[in-house]
Amino acid sequence: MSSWWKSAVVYQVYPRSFADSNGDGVGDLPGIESRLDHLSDLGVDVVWLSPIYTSPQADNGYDIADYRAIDPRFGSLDDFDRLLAGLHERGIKLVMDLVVNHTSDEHPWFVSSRDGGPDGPYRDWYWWRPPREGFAPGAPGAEPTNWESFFSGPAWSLDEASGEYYLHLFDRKQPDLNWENPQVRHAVYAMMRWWLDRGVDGFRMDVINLISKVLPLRDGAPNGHGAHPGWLGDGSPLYTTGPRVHEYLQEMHREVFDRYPDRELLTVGETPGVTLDEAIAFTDPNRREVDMVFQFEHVGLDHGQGGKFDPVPLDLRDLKASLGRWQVELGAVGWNSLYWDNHDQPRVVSRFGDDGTYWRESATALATLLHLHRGTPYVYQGEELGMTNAPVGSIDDVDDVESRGYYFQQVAAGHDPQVLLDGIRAMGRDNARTPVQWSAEPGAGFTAGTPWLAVNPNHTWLNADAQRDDPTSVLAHYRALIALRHAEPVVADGDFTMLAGDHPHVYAYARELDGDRLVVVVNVSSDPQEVPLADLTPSAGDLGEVVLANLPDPTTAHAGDVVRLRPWEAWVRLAR
Ligand code: ISL
Repeated sequence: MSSWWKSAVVYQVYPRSFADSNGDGVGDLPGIESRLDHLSDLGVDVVWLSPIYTSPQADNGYDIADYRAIDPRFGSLDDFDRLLAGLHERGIKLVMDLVVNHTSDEHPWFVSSRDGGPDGPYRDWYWWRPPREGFAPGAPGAEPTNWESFFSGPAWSLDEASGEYYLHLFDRKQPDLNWENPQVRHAVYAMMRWWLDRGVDGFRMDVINLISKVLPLRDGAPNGHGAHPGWLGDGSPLYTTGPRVHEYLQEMHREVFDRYPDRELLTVGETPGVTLDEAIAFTDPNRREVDMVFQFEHVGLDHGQGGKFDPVPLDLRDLKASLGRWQVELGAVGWNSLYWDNHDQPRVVSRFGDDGTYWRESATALATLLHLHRGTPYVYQGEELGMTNAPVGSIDDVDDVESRGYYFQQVAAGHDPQVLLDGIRAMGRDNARTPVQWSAEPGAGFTAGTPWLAVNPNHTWLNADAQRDDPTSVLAHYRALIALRHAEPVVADGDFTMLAGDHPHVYAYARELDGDRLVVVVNVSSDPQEVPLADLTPSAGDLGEVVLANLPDPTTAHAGDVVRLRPWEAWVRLAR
């Protein structure tokens, strides 16, 4: 397969929050279609669409009730075909979200599995187990294993009618499919071919490294959570990159992707908890699994002792050690995906930047830092505008199932609601999900109605209209970064070397290919910084011409000197 995606940039659309064409407050497919010029002006090569399938929306579409239908909130299959054609006319590919670790509990497969009882033909499509030995159904602690779900509480729910439990690593409305069952796997493959036959260009595979569980199912180490202290446990070692996951992905490759040898497809696995060695195995082209994975190491560096909602400041040296290792080791065999933001992460300018005084500078600095690594960059909607975290007054303002589950569990366990809310303000998923800020109008140009989630009040000045024609805008900077990847082979294919690795506030690296040397230097702080020129160039070589900068008049000193950087200054030089 060709590796066209090495010089490509992917843009993620979260349809609920992108653009609403009919005033119901929820984004939709015609809304996306109306904004295609924004995407082609930005220059992206691929759009990844978060789920648009029929869904009760317990997890905003990551709970699918019909894989072959569009949820009426988002539009129809005709709308979909028009959107796909509109993208293809502009030379942009479309990647669908493939959510097959679990379905909705309203999917007909699960309804049959539950209502058919223990002997029904669909029972084995999901994970059903009797209560723990010696426990009555529904008794405290009767769950078949002690696993905690990602959204707090036990990962098992009881079906009263049969007295058995079903597994859900996420919400109780997201039962896990049993991939041990070949009928399940082949039903998924047939569905994937159906979308490829419709013209889509690949898949982003939701939590694809969780589909294989260690058998027999058993308890994980107690984690002290839950209503019965010490009862819930961490099952993740028993379902993360489980024993058969590589076999399943190779089978998927044969049954699906190998049937489309002439198409330029893209496959990216979302793989929380994946290790570097596992990522190498997933993306080694010779193994024929997926093109690239989303790993989570760098977005876990600010998680504190209490987990993601207990954040600590980022130490830049940790970021260098992490990204640098993945660059060198994964880049040698497989391929990296590069991201700061998605619909599950807080906004990077608020998280690692400065969304006050140095808002524009830090948004553009962080973008520069990320994009010129070796790998495929992903831009999450609004990131290209420098959108910031959302203000949250009380828990009533919070929509996200993960944040709410965490809050109510922790309040019940006696924790301080104000501290919990601070954690949600910093890290909650709603931060990424406020509507895209197109204009200064009351609905931010997102909707003429009442938005499903409040627009960020800063849309009055932070919006696409204000940035489109401003050459110094965050948007213009993203455009330039994307254009640079397209123009310079060294960005796509060059080797990677970390520079000034011990500097606590300056992130710098070199990319090299066929005599071209690209140097990226970023001040990741709100103070001026210095770095010895000798750390950036071997034997006092010339750093070359500035090809991109986020501040006017970037200066570098002469050999032997120090390079001085203004707060959040970033520049890129190319020597040929
Ligand atoms: O959101 C997270 C960070 O706290 C992750 O734990 C996230 O739940 C995990 O990365 C899986 O995410 C994916 O699958 C979930 C869905 O809620 C997320 O939106 C999706 O990206 C279940 O389908």
